[in-house]
Amino acid sequence: MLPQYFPLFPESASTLSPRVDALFFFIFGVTIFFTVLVALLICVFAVKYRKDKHPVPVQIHGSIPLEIFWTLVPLGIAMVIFAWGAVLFFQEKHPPKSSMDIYGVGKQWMWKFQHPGGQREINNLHVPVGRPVRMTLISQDVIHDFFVPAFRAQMDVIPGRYTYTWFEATKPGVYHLFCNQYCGTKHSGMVGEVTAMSPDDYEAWLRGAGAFGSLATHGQNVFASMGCPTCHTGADNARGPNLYNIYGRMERMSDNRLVHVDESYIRESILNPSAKIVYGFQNIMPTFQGQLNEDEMIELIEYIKSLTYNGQLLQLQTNTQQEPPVNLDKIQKGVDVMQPGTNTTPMPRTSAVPVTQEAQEPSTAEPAPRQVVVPGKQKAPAKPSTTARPKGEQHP
Ligand code: HEC
Ligand SMILES: [Cu+2]
Repeated sequence: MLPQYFPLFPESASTLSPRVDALFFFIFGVTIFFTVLVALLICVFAVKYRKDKHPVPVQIHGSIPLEIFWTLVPLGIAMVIFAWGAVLFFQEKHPPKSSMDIYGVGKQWMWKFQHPGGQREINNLHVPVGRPVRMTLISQDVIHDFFVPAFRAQMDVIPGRYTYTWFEATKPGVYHLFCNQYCGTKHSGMVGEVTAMSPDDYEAWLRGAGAFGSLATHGQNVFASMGCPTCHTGADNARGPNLYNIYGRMERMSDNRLVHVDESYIRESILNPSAKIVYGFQNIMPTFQGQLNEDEMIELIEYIKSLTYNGQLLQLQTNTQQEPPVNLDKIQKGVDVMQPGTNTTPMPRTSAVPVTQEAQEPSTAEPAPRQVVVPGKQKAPAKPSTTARPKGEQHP
């Protein structure tokens, strides 16, 4: 009954929390053991070697076995803690492949969350139980820290850079969300709730949360309005690389090193394009620093992530929403979009390209401008391979 009013320990509601707790209790146990041992020995020796029994202390001049003993034992214990902690750290840092994505933006003094389907929440985060959730976090101003004690999940939220954490809730409930880094006057008010729900309830919540288009659809608008398609046409002779299928793969840079295309890389490519130059291309992309807010950046990233030859492929990995894949129209017509040559619409076209009849059909799925299909006009993209693409010969 007492723990109910004075909880000494946060609830344990994620797959990682029992593991974190186990390590915690191990360290705690070791500490208690030695504290008690030392305190007991002080008392016992104080009585046993008191002055009236031993008026003259015995002088001891070192003992090699003893020195070795009390060096190796603490070293062993410390190494166990180190190895155990390192394994746990590794697990905490590597979200499972099957994770779904949720974006979080911290600002003085609140949390904004966005689901891939476009649902937005403030100081409240709804997640399904039994499914790993990867949080992509960024701050709009100062350093914050995303902390859900019940999930034993914590990560600094930093301006200008994405950080990641993940958790898999194990039981439905409402849990505390804290900002765990002093961030100004109302830091203590920067709290919220994480609601873990059964997958069915979560689906129902997503449907009822009133999203106006998915992040990817919004991102498509941003992409068009920022003029990205002028270079990223998707055509073989375009000035910028084809952005299809780049997410998740290793991309070769002009200095021949391979970089992993993740959210951070895409963000850097947009804000600081000259930091890494894609192999075979020139450093002509302008920076979009100061022209996009964090929300728009997230939308752009979700859009680029959605650009896959088989829209569903990535959908399965990242989205819970049954959001239409980019190639939905073709998939519905029975076109095998994985087949090279069937995807002649890698990117939204510029207005210079004549609009065909097919493209003018009113779209029910998304309010965004339709991608214009120009059959036969474009070369089919290369194989939907995940390795480096042959390209850029057009830039000597
Ligand atoms: C003036 C032409 C131009 C414009 C406009 C442009 N880009 Fe680029 N972009 C490039 C070129 C060239 C590269 C390859 C060289 C490099 O990495 O800087 C590139 C690279 C990229 C990459 C990395 C691609 C890869 O394969 O790794 C991303 C992502 C990207 N651009 C996104 C965007 C977005 C989003 C916009 C609009 C906000 C945009 N670009 C606008 C020319 C452009
Ligand atoms: Cu904060």
